Amino acid sequence: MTAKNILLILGDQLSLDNPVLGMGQPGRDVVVLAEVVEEATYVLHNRHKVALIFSAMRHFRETLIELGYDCLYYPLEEGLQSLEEALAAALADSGATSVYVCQCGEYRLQEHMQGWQQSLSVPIHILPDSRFLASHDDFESWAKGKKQLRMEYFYRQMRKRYGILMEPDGTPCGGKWNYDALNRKGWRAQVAVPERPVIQADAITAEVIRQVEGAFPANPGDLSQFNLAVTAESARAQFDWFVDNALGSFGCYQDGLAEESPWLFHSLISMYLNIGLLEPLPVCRAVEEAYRAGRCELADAEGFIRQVLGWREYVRGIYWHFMPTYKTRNELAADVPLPGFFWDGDTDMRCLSVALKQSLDLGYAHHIQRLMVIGNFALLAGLDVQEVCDWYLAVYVDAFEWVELPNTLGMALHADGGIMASKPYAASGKYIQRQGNHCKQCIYDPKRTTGEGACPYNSLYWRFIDRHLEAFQGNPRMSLVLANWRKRPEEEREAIVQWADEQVMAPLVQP
Ligand code: FAD
Ligand code: DLZ
Ligand code: SF4
Repeated sequence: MTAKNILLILGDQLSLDNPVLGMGQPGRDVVVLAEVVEEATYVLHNRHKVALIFSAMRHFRETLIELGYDCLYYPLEEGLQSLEEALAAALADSGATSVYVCQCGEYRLQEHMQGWQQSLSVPIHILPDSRFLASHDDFESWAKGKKQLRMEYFYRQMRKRYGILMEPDGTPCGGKWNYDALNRKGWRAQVAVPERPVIQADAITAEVIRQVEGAFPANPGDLSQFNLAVTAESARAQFDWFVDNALGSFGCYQDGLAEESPWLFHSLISMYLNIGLLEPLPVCRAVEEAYRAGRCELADAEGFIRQVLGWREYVRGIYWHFMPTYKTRNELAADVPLPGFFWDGDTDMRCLSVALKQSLDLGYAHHIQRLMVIGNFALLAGLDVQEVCDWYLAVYVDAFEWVELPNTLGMALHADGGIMASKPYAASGKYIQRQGNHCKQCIYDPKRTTGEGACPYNSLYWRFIDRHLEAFQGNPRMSLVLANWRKRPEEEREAIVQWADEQVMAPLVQP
């Protein structure tokens, strides 16, 4: 008889396709799941995220037991500090002599893991994470020799490789790779937003919510609004609901900003994909199938598949390709302390207040809120890159560093010097007004740049351009905006920058 192994499953690896399960044998090996202090506190996680992960872990244990696995489950009350401490306890409790674990999603934890073999004196087998559609090797061979790592080309290769939205002759469906131009309609309440299904919390979830409320009193998140799936089956039902009820308007209003809905027609599946309750390939295939059956337009299907098959895989590749130095980058020298209103949403800027409040309360904001409302404000105001990244990692229910960091530091803050984006995602209030209906509820006027009632995004936008004229000098995608700024009379430029400094920035940095 061969020796007993521990199959360690982390809180974001809750999939029956987790490769460690393939290495194990029910009846001989023991699966270990552990709620530990370090993972639960390394940032001020949103309570929705902790409740989701703990409840999903506890449900996953039930599934594994039904499948015949022995499980050792350490709840948070046991007070285990770290995954290493949990493994030490599990080795002692089970008599196992080696450990299998799937590669983790964060550099921080990977570094710890690499020391476990020595500290625990047992072989630790770290298996590649097969739940992504591009392995680290795939990304590296795509990136090799390229001066620029543009998502669009990575995405095309993924479409070909997986044969998604492709014609038999090898051309993309509809003749174009990308229908982004059709994904930018502004929101003016043109159609009804479907009501999201209510997910009933069972006894396990109710108990977890009670415990999380008690254990994390200072964290963001209003758990009275908890409405997340905690099993693979329930996550799939949520995704199916999206395909049936929202996908048909997804493409058109993907970039919309709405007063009346935090999610519009978005799928709300990132948290399930990121913790293993859903897998990316079946999700993409189901959306392609909906298109081929005439249940949505090509722009809806392509817009969605681009996010999952393209952006999601690409940002993971960027993270592992450039870490650990990626995290320290701050190309635009942004160092203004994070304003206090990031923690309560209490600002008169209506678009920002709505996005911040729902992020804090629900752990959710859709992409354009994250990028063009919150991220854009942080970029224009020059907020400290590390503090902003920590905020994003804390606040969102789907936040794990492999996906959060490239999106925040790279895409939103342009702090990686253009690895992720060929030009900064900087925009004035005009963009926010065009994309949605917040401005009508705002005390500020998106048409004014200076003077009483001027929208702060406007003067901040020009101040940002002014401050970084040199940095953007050689960027052809910025030449028009730089020329527009330069051709304004000097006194006008000075007045705008002065307004931004004195009326917008000064109150932000007051102690
Ligand atoms: P939908 O709009 O319905 O999109 C479908 C799916 O595509 C998402 O579920 C997600 O899995 C994937 N996706 C879409 N855009 C991206 C992207 N840029 N990068 C990776 N995957 C993408 N996503 C996270 O999963 N975790 C994060 O911590 C995170 N932080 C972000 C921070 C910033 C500053 C920005 C600009 C974006 C961030 N994103 C993050 C990406 C994106 O905003 C979220 O994935 C999306 O809003 C989740 O909502 P949804 O499931 O309704 O997405
Ligand atoms: C996010 C998280 C939290 C809040 N708690 C746990 C936990 O108690 N036990 C665990 O195994 N995983 C948890 N996680 C997920 C880990 O932080 C995640 O596996 C790493 O950040 C790597 O992505
Ligand atoms: Fe946002 Fe400016 Fe519109 Fe107010 S006026 S909602 S601050 S863009």
